Amino acid sequence: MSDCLFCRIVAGDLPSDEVASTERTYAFRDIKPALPVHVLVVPREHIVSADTVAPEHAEILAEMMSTAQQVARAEGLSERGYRLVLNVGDDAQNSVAHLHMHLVGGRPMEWPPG
Ligand code: DGP
Repeated sequence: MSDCLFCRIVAGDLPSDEVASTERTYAFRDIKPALPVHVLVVPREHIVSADTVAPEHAEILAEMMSTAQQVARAEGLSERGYRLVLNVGDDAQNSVAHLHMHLVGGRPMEWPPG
């Protein structure tokens, strides 16, 4: 989708700070990091959000998890822990309509979120 921000990043039409790249996924640093480590893991295919995920996306979702694990290990987060977040809709402050998993960590976090 030419008017989708993350599709344009995946295509290389817009710059990004790449962290990992696989057949079905791409991971890059969030432009406005909320924690010391803040990486976005996205599918290369345009999927709007977790709310529109369907059974045919199973392989993509599995690969997103695998990429997240790979990034967490590379960033040294596996032992201390990290959080994976999928925001959906306005109440969750979802701002980009292309499925993305936030991988955040690098310091202790609060739960529940505000
Ligand atoms: P969400 O609120 O869940 O829709 O998260 C969208 C995230 O995307 C937000 O943390 C900021 C990030 N973001 C927005 N525009 C850009 C961009 O152009 N580049 C990068 N690297 N991140 C972006």
